[in-house]
Amino acid sequence: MAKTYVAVDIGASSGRLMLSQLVDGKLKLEEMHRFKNGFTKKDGHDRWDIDHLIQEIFTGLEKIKKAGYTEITLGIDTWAVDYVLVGKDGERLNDPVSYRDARTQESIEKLTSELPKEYIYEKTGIQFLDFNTLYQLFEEDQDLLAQTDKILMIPDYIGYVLTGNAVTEVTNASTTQMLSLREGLFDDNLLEKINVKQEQFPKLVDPGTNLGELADKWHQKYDLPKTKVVTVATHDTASAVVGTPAVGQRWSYLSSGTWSLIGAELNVPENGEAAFEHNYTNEWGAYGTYRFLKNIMGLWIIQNVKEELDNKYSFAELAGLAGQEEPFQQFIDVNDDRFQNPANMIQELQAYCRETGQKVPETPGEIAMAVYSNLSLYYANELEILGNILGYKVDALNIVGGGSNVEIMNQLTATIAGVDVYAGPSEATAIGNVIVQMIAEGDILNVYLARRIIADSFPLKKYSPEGSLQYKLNEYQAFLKETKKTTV
Ligand code: LFR
Repeated sequence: MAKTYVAVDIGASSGRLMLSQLVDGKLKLEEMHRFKNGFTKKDGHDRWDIDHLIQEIFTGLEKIKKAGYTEITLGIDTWAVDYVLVGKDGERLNDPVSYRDARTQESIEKLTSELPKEYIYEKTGIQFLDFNTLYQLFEEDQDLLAQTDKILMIPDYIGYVLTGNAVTEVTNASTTQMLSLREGLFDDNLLEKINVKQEQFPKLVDPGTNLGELADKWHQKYDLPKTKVVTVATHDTASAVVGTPAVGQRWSYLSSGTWSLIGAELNVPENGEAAFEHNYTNEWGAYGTYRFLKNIMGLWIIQNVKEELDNKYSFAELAGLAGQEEPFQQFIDVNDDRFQNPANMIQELQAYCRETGQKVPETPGEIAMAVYSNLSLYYANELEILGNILGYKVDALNIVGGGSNVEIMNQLTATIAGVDVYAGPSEATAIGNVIVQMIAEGDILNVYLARRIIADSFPLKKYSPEGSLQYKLNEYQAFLKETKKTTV
């Protein structure tokens, strides 16, 4: 019987356990358990309930055992940058703070007044986002930090709880903005600035490293399959890129979930002046690659809108309502900081339109269309910037993740950007997670062949440009320039 692989894939808004097998050269994928995730205010900060997430993993594993799978291999991926502090007794010292917490709002300015941005970018090649681990640790409670034996990124912490073994996996560690691009180690100057020691991070490992067996104590407590844990590309975006079918000669990707990550896979990092100026990042990918990309606010905006409408409409229904409206009724800089964690997203969008003298979207359909059409404009704008930095025009955009189901955005993006869009698979992250396990176990030879298998196993939908909307993109670009000038 084919070996059984399980991906634990936890994003900012939901988590899932996906079961996968390679049968007759095709990947089978089945969702075994799904649960909600989110942060709540506790002790003055927005925090994740990490114990609850781990509990959900056990619930999922029990379901898998009940379904008859007695032996599995398992990998864990989650969002990036956040961490857990673990004391000398091996227990966590607090509930991890979410990257959307306000504590780092001023931290880039504070830290870079001492250590110039140019130095940090030259060293790390990582984009400046105020929630990077570097700034979070800079703001960390110094008493807690003094008691800290280990700093573990979220998926590394979960792996540690499951197996008792602690590592620092590199795809996720690169998002700390503390790894040196050239040496591949944490940079001493950066660590010193935030009062952290090299030894507080367990040893760096690559995706595909065996972490160990599930600890006995969990088998005693729950009815679980025999489980071998493999450290995969633990950053969800790194897994999503592994799980991208890579259609096109000069392909690009858009990993479309809570965040929209748009970029290209490179074999050599690109941290020159243009990349710095446009705040592009070189996060480490699996198999020695770099994820040269830009973070765009993404479906987070529509997720909030949906909640604020009391979940009266599903995502599909919101997209349906949007489809009845005209696109481009207003321009919105979706990456404006004000959308990162507003008290009320709908009101924030409306206030933005009012303040910029534009039509205010009122109905659910108008609001959804305002979000979708502006996300598409932003994607197209970034594709142009990406091409300018890399010196070539990409010939295909592979959209993966939950957002690849939003047809209206796929079509708009193809037309505005003037590029073929290939949508799917929507579960690319879980797929990338199991692919790294399969390669580690010797079931698939390498990532190139894996991507062929992915393209063969999941239906992809192609969207070609319908006419040209280049003039709209030009107008949008002029708008962004103008508003950035007035808001800086
Ligand atoms: C996507 C993601 C992004 C990262 C953001 C915060 O889920 O991992 O890549 O920038 O979340 O961790």
